[in-house]
Amino acid sequence: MNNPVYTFIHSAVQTGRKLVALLIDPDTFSPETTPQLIANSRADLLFVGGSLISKGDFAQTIAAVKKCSTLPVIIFPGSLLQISPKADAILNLSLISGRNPDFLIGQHVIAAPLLKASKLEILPTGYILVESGRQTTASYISGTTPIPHDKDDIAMCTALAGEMLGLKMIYMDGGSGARETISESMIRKVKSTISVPLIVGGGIRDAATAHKLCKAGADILVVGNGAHENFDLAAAITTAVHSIPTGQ
Ligand code: 1GP
Repeated sequence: MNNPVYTFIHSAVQTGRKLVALLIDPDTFSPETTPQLIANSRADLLFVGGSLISKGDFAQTIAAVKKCSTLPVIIFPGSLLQISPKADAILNLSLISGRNPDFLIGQHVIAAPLLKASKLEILPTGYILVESGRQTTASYISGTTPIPHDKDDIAMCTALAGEMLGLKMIYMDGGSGARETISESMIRKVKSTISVPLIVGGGIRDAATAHKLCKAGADILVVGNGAHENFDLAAAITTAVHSIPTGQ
C-alpha cells in the first residue's frame, strides 16, 4: 500500500467512523508524561508540530513519539524546518484561507525536494484558519487574516476551491488555544459541500463539544492544549467521538 495513512483516514470517513488526532507540540513534549498522555488518550492519530517551536527539538520529539506508540505519526508543520523522515506522513498544508504566497506555494517549492527524499507519505491538505476570538500564533506567524467566525459561505467556497484544486483533505482550524471552536453551522456547511475528509481543531476542551462538532460533520478532531492540561480530557473526548454511530 503506497498511502497507508490516507487509506486509513479515507476508509474511516467512508464508513462514518470519526477519528481523534492528539496534537503534540515539541515545546511541551515531556519524555516523562507525554507517553502516558498518548496511551490514555486512545487517540487514532498523532499530529506533531507547532506554529513556532522555541525550546523543543522537532526531530527528537518525532523519534520519541514513534518509540512510545504504534499510532500513525503525522507531521503538522509550522514551517519547512519541521520535516523528519521518521514520521509516517506529513500534512502538506496550503494555507488557502490566506493570501500570503509563501504559505500558499512558496514554502512548498523549497520543501519539495526534501519531502521527496524523506519518502514521507504526503497528505495534500487545504488549511483554513477561522477567527476564534483572538489572534492566534498561526495567523500572526503566517501574516494572514482568518475567515470571520460567522462567514460560513466564505469557508464553504474556500474549502470547495481547495478540493477543486485537488487537495485531499481540508483542515479548518481556530488555531491553538482558540477561545471559541469553529461553529457547528460552518462545519455543517463545509461538510455538505466537499467530499474529502474534514479535519477540525482549535479550542476543543470538552467531550460534549467534541461530540457536537463531529455530529455537525467533522471527520477528524484535533485536540492539543486541552489534553495536555488535563490528561483525562483526551480520553473523554475520544470516548465521545467514538460513541457516534457510523454512518452519521
Ligand atoms: C491547533 O487545531 C490545533 O492548530 C489544536 O488546537 O491546542 O486549541 O486544541 P488546541
